[in-house]
Amino acid sequence: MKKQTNHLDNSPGHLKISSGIIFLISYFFLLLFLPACTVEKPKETPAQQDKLIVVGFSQVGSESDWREGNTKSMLEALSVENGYRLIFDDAQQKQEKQITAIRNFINQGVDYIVLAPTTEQGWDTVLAEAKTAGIPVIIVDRQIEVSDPELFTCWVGSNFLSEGEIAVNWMDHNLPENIRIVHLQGNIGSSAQIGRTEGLAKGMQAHPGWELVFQAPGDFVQAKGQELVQSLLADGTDFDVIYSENDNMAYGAIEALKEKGIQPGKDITIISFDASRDALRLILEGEINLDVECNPKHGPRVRALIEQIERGETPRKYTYVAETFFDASSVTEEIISQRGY
Ligand code: GYE
Repeated sequence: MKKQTNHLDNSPGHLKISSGIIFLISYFFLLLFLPACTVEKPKETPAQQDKLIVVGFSQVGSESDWREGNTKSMLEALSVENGYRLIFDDAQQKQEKQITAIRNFINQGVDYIVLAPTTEQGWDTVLAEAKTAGIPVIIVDRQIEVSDPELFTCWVGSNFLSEGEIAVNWMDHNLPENIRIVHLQGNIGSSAQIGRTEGLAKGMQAHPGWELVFQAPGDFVQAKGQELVQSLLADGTDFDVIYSENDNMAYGAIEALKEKGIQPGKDITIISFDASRDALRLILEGEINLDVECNPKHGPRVRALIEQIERGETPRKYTYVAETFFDASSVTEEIISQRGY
């Protein structure tokens, strides 16, 4: 006979009903309090993360204003909002650190490697590893010299030789025939140094009145530029022009001159490269005579290259950025205020 159940009954059927009610009540309270307990919605769910393109970016360092502008541009362009997860590594101007960073990117299985190389040589082995792993490599800013051009997909940056030639052309038109030149170089073996040095060397060949009285690397760093000029002045070396391969070394050189009561821009002609905001201001103040532009805003350019590859297209192997120069006749407050670096 079928057992009758009523609410006073202590049978297993009754127990089943009570646990159902308890479950419903707890569920109700859970729903009630859940929103209050959730502190913050996570930025992206794992599913959304899967859609992000993962880029490992090996940056040279943070030696100059140019470099900081470049890093900022890359971080902004390859942001989560734009669909990227950027793994950033600062190599402190050391190639070994870049090689380690690239190996880490390979181990992490990134989708792309972006390399801003310290120097041109020495990349064959590690880029062969990236190639074996099937990871496209985009080179930005300076160039690399590799035995097999297939070791990288493409490059975007400046034409450093033409920057040097722009400087030489300006010197040719604006300075006397006989000048004694102090040459502060960037870190040796980097394309920016090689091109700007070669530009000057060609200028020297064409101008018998140009004498090179000093040449040494200051590694694109302000303190080193300052030290070099301080020691020159202490030695009593006479010179008319400082050809500094970037703005930060020029700032250091300017400091060293001022310490000795020498007026930069008047007693000594100052030639520089990058044309960052502070340097343009110094042109307006008469302390820098010429600054050849070098544009660090490569972030959107690298992003466009990745998007091309994502669409299955083959980007152009080399993309050169158009650049100009500034002197007292062309710098304005408006140009300075619009400079993003
Ligand atoms: O001129 C300098 C930086 O490679 C173009 O590196 C870059 C150079 C830039 O440290 O300021």
